[in-house]
Amino acid sequence: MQLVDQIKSDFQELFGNQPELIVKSPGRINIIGEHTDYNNGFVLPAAIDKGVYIGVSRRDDNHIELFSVDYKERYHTDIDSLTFGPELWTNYILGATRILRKTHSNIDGFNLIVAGDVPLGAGLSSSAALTCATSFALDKLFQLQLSRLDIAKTGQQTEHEAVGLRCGIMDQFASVFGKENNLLKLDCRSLEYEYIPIVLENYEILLLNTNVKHSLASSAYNQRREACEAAVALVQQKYPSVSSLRDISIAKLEEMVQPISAEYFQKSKFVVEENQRLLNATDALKSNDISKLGKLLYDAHWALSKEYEVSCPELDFLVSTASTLPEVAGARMMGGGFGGCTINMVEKGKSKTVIEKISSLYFDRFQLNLTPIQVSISDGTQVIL
Ligand code: GAF
Repeated sequence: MQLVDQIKSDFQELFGNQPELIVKSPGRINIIGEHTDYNNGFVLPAAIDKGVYIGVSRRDDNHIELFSVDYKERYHTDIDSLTFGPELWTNYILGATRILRKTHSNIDGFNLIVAGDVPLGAGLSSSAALTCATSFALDKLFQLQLSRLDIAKTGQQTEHEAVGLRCGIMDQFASVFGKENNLLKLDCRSLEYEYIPIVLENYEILLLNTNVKHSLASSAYNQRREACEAAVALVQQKYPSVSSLRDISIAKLEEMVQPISAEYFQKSKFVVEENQRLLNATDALKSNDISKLGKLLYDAHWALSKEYEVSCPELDFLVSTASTLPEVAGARMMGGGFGGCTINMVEKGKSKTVIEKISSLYFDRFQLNLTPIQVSISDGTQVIL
């Protein structure tokens, strides 16, 4: 509750009163299924205990006053003239506000303080947590009657419009719909989902943060998405009824895409195979076959690295080192790529040993510290106060 107390005391100091409410929206992990969400495929994420907290209260004018506890920065604007700039934390809050205001003109001025404990740039979706927390807080504050799905979609739209990342819906969906001790198997085409209790018995999840975030992350992300769309367009020339890679077999890609573009073929084939790996992983989890799951994680990593080309030397090093350790059943990069963390399935009680073994090798290779991140699987977006 330290962050909640911080928000309350900062609110008192900056605005002379207490927030009307405080909400929390969590970050997420993803077991397997990367870059499948914007291709209408499946994903297998879960909300984590770490998240973004937002305290808000209404004002009686049309001003927005923001304060970030992490950045120690204050920001002031008029609600009718919201502006955006590159890499600003305010984009996420103001973007969600602008989108919601198009359909809810009763949103007026407000004071807002944000704090969080999701490590930034680690691939744990701190940005989805921030956009979803903002929409959820405004929903409660101005009684917008939004559904949880509206909140997730607003978060995704904010990334598209205010940040320029053409992301899928996995991160926002996991943040909003997460459930304690459960994975979410989401069909990104129908948006139907199933909770799968996570029972790893003799294993535990360990996240290892590379502490790097390479700058091409968002431009390369959008390029990958364009490659997938281009592959679909080629297949549609003969099979007009297909609308996404979800509907397309490898045989169709070989027929329609491979002769035209080796690049589009490689990227689209990855997506079709990653989707299948996710379905196999779900079976492995349900039958508690962790060694099968682990192998799928390694396969996914090397496909993300060599075929989809969204890894980086630091992530590859962590995964190849993990694969030499008997305590690790499987590991892979997690999230969009180009940095962030790996997810590792480690024998119960052996995380400390694994951290010790990998950290020194990582430091020797990159002169960087490795940060282990402990997470538990928790509930989605909620009112805290
Ligand atoms: C990022 C995106 F925001 C998600 O939508 C998803 O595509 C992910 O990368 C890769 O699976 O987190």
